[in-house]
Amino acid sequence: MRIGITCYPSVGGSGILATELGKLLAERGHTVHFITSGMPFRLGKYYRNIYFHEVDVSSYSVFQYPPYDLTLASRMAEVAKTEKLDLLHVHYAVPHAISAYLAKQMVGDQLKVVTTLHGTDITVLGYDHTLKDIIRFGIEQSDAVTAVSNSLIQQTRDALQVDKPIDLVYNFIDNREYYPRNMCDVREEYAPNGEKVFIHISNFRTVKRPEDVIHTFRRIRQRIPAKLLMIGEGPELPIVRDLTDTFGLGEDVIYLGKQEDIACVLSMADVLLLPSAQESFGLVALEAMACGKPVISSDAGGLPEVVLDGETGFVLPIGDVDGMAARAVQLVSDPGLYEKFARQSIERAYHTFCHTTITEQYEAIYRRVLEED
Ligand code: GMT
Repeated sequence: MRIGITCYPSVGGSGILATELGKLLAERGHTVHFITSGMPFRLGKYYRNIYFHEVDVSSYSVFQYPPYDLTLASRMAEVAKTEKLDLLHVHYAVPHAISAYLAKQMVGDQLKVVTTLHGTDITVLGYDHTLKDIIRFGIEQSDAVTAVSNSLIQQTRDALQVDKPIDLVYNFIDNREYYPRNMCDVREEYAPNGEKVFIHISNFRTVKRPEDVIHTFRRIRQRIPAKLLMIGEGPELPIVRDLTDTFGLGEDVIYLGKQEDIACVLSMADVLLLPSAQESFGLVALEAMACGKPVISSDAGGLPEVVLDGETGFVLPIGDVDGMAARAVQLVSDPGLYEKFARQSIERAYHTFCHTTITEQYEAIYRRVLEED
């Protein structure tokens, strides 16, 4: 098949997922055309069967706001015509599903549109009255719609009152990249006295509740020797750093900023802390599990579908920092329990979220929409 993929190309779960999917589709013999505002993160080298078409938005002085949505639609239509695309697969509804709809109007009905919903396109923007109707329109006009968790499907129905079928296609992990690495030497630098190592990875936005990570770690640290690795950057980072200092945890909390090789940094730690207020899936939880790291998470959105409570980690109510700390200490203090959870995490990541199976699910959806006429 000839497939156009549009996503937000910067760091972020939906962009990562879309890029990895494109690479896997290309490996399986499809031709993939990324139509994005910049080179997708993780697509920085040559891949056979993959092409990149930049969406370059004009900034005339008469435009108060650059017309990205229209430029994207126009570029999608142009690439679809010249490259004879069968379909556009857009990740994140706004504005990608609407731009794809416009492109389809320009090219003709033979161009199919598959939209994947990822999270805040529904859980936040779906409740925004200035966008709600157009998001619903984009979903209804797509030839197929997928969502990354059952929770997100339900939230889409609740927020937008759409009754269009939505396919559940979970996010996936490529186990050729995400597997436990030997990082003992580096770990010893951060935890020289055999301390347990916790890790948090996010974009430090409010929805990630990064302050809860510090509150949880403070309670852990009161009971056992431990270190916390904080990976990523974002608006809440200064507040979280202040909190670290306020609690006198400066020696034990290590801020490593943005990191590219997530499998390596995860492999330095014992447990991932993910106390988010909203998470349609929680790709980083899956990445941790694939590296053999159990997860202590909140029960937000799709997280309980990824992290199995009492099997691959513990799932607690949003904001329950006492509970998260208690479970974290219990887990790392019991080697038998920890080993069992680590093994079950890898098994679940490789089995339920296997990259081959999920890619096949997307291929089946592509074939279905192409055969519909
Ligand atoms: O919506 C966002 O916050 C960003 C979005 C993204 O582009 O990374 O994250 C969402 O999509 C990811 C990939 O499917 C999911 O793993 C995240 O849980 C989801 N974020 C939220 O629901 C907050």
